[in-house]
Amino acid sequence: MKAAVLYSYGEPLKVEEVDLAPPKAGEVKVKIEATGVCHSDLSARNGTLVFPVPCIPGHEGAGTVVELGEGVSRVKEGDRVIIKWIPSCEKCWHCTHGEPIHCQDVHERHGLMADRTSRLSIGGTPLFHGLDGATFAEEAVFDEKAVVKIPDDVPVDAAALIGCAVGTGVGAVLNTCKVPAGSRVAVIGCGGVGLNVVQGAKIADCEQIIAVDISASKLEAAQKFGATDVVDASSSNASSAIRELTDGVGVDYAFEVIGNLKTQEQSIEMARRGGYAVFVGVAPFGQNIEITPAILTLTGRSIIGSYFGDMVPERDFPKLIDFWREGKLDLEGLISEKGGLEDINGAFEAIEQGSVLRTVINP
Ligand code: PAD
Ligand code: ZN
Repeated sequence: MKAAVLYSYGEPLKVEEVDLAPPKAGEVKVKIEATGVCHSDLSARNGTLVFPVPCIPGHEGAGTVVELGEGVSRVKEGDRVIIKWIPSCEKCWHCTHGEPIHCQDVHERHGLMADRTSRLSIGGTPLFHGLDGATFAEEAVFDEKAVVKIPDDVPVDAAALIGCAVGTGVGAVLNTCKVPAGSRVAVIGCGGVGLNVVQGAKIADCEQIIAVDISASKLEAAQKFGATDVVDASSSNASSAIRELTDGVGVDYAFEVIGNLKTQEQSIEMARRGGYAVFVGVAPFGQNIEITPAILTLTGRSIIGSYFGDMVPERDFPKLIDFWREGKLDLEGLISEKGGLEDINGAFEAIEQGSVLRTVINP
């Protein structure tokens, strides 16, 4: 089968024929029909989000189950599924305490299946399952626990986005922060994930949703998705602008959705006394921000990390699908570009240029 392989950080992915071993007991093979291109895939390519190579990246995917390993009972051939890029073990402390996103086993196995082997290889050399998804491929093998069955009315491109951008963004608001109705929030960075923080804030009935970006087209999109105010950070000091827009108080929640050290520092300034800076963006490993600890103490501000929107996929993906059916969540409008596997490097360039909302690849 064809897949896009990352051999070393910073280099373009190579689309080539790769070997995929059949699913072992408890595993399934999925034909990947759609996969979004997330900034985290770009960060993996650049080596800023450390993931072992050689690998096949891609983690925001959906498709159809085409082969079952022995003893599979949760899905059958022909089922349409969304891929869980955190294939939680359902046994560790976190999984048994309602936090599958923090699964101990997934964080220890890093790019391998639960039995610590790979199903992917090229010329006999094993490849890692990049971002625990490896969806930049025509097919992929997953544990049966790592796929969530979806109904037939959800288009596959939209379904793929639920698997990361939508779950991460909406979940940061509704799950991680449980943002109360009437809150005032800022969303710094309105790309594929940030626009879903905006949508989540709208669902949560926030009074003010202030979108911050350096790209005029992203700010325009943010307004379509529910932003009440916009701040162009390319031409103004975003922290001061947020203060002005909130009568000098600051916002209840400032979501940083870029992974930029400077804007993460700014998000702390943007939060009101007693408010929250929420880090959704993943900043490069080995780099630090400056915080004056006394300011956190004396102003009662908190910094919160939000990982995959604290999703419990079996519980939350159906809720997101319901929001979409009720017209509260726009999935199709998030897709601004489409392509095939051979377009993957162009899709990364487009993210770097800030010119796309989300690219969906149909392998
Ligand atoms: P994206 O590249 O689509 O969006 C980033 C947005 O930030 C773009 O609209 C940029 O124009 C904007 N931007 C860049 N620099 C600035 C700046 N200085 N000031 C204001 N705006 C700016 O990325 P994405 O939406 O795919 O991902 C965003 C981040 O979220 C990224 O760090 C990714 O790795 C992370 C992520 N986290 C999780 C998680 O579980 N926490 C999941 C998925 C993605
Ligand atoms: Zn992602």
